[in-house]
Amino acid sequence: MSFSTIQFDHSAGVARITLNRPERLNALCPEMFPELQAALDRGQAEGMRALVITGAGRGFCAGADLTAPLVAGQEGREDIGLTLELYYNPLMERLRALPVPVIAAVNGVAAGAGASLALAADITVAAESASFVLAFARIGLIPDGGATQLIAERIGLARALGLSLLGEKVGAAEAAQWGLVWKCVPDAALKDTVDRMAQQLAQGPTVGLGLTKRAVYAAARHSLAEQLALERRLQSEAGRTDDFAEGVAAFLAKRPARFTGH
Ligand code: LHQ
Repeated sequence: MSFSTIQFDHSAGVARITLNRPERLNALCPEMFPELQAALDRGQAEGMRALVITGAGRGFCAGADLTAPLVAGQEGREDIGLTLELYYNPLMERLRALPVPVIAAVNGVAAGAGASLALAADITVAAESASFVLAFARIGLIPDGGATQLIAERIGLARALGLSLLGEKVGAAEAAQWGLVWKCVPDAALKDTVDRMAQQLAQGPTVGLGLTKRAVYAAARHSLAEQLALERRLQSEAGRTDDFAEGVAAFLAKRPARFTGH
């Protein structure tokens, strides 16, 4: 598939998806979703070990393209719920289930479902001039793309409800103070910071990192006993990897580990 709304490249284990509709601040249009899924297919087929998502131009993603047609549901009536079911939800679920770390490099405003996308990443790094706005309330919608869960999990109910109901913009520095994002960096440093982080992850013990992500996300919905049982099961898997043997050998030999991702 050739891409018209995104760009995709993959080098040395790091796949990069760039949302590429800068004239609309990379708003999500219906054509973008199959392209995003195809890019993920390609990255997985090529053995990516880390994924970066970013935006072209001055925005990260302005959420749903409000000029795009909605999917028609029962009796031919437009149904935003169906649009979510067909396009948004499968993407969010796939990012969560990807067995490699996902980094969002938030280069500018992330609004509506664009904020959800930024927060669906495992690590969100924001440029100083970036901002987050849950614009849903301004147009009579509820936060979607997982935002009703993702935001409260990161920053607690008081801030999640304030942001969701008031639709106020929060800047990257404050977002980092709150724990909404991992780090806020100067604009000029965003690309290098994220590239370095992605390279580190792509050279890491990929299976263990994928299992780590799975365990951390599962925790909120488990009792301690369930979580301990999950850790036990996933640690067995991690312990059978070549990378575990290499990590221990490298530590004992006082040399850097050379992880293969297996
Ligand atoms: C846009 C958009 C946009 C189209 C900027 N669409 N053109 C899911 C499923 C289905 C349907 C509905 O919703 C959902 C979930 C959602 O995501 S709902 C939330 C949708 N997003 C928004 O409501 C955000 C709308 N955008 C804004 O509030 C502002 O553009 C922000 C705060 C993002 C940025 O403001 P500025 O930096 O002042 O830029 P701007 O407003 O001048 O935008 C630049 C251009 O991009 C402009 O076009 P123009 O031709 O005038 O230069 C905008 O119309 C266009 N644009 N967002 N979502």
